Amino acid sequence: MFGFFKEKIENLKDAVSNTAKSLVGNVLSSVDENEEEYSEFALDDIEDTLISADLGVSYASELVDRLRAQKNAKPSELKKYLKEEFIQTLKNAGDNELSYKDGEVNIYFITGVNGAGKTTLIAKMAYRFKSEGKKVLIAAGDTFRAAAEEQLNIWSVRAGADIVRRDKADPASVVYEAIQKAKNEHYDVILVDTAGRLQNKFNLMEELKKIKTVIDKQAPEALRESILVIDANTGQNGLQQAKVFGECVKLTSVALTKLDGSAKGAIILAIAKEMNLPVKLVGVGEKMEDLKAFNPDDFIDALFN
Ligand SMILES: Nc1nc2c(ncn2[C@@H]2O[C@H](COP(=O)(O)OP(=O)(O)OP(=O)(O)O)[C@@H](O)[C@H]2O)c(=O)[nH]1
Ligand SMILES: [Mg+2]
Repeated sequence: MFGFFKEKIENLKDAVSNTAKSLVGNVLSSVDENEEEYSEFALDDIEDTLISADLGVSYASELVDRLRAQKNAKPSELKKYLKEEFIQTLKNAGDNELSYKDGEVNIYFITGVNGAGKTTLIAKMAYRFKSEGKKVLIAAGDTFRAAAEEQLNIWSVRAGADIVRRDKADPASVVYEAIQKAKNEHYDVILVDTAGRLQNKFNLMEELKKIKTVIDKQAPEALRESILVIDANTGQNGLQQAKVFGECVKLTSVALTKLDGSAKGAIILAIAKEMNLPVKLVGVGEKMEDLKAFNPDDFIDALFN
């Protein structure tokens, strides 16, 4: 457990206001609260609205089917129904707290498609861990993109973290070196950055597998968390990404970036439902401080109130 990430999400309401409109606002305005029961027309409307808010077809129809099957379902209780369902879905996906163990090396392996916000997430995590007095090492595993290491270097200096970087080297060897250094010099945290794009998806996935193997072999005793970074604006595409990365690297959680301003934050619910992956971190801006712990109750409150 890492207490620092537990703080309440400030400005969460602002960050999710567009999602709240597209998900909750539109669904609630599609029913007449004064009706005694749902018409088939209203149920279809609810389903369509949920789908267009990026909840996903199967989850949306499951929610509506359950309403249809309920004897006394009342339109005036739709808000309560959705709120409870959403909280349950988020909680069923697993523990939302970022794993952290004192007295061990904690390795966070950061993956995701090109531009999702991996490097920025690493900078933010480094900053957070550093401000908690942890010894932080960044492994610059994106040796593919020319400017990537330099970008990471600037962030690491700013965050006060150390970095292992090797120009044009094999990413797995960079990670290997970082793990040896962390063991010898007693680091608390290793943040592993990875490339988002290679010549093709096959190469990228092979590279990620290789890095994962190095981590598992070199540090089997370490706390290891594999985080998929998803841009909140990608909507349903995020679900596809979670499937592809999940098959290649055993993911343990999701970080949702760029939630600020996104109207498609409902993808969090679709991922929790379909992939059984808990969201643990949320990016709400481009600055180092703009990283929040994800708390299902706070998130749902911000969406519905
Ligand atoms: N508004 C906002 N912008 C963000 C957030 N996180 C990242 N960004 C921006 O998204 C862009 C891409 O971020 P990167 O961290 O470079 O993404 P990446 O996944 O490392 O990209 P590649 O290394 O090219 O695969 C940058 O312009 C970031 O400033 C966020 O939470 N909110
Ligand atoms: Mg990057």
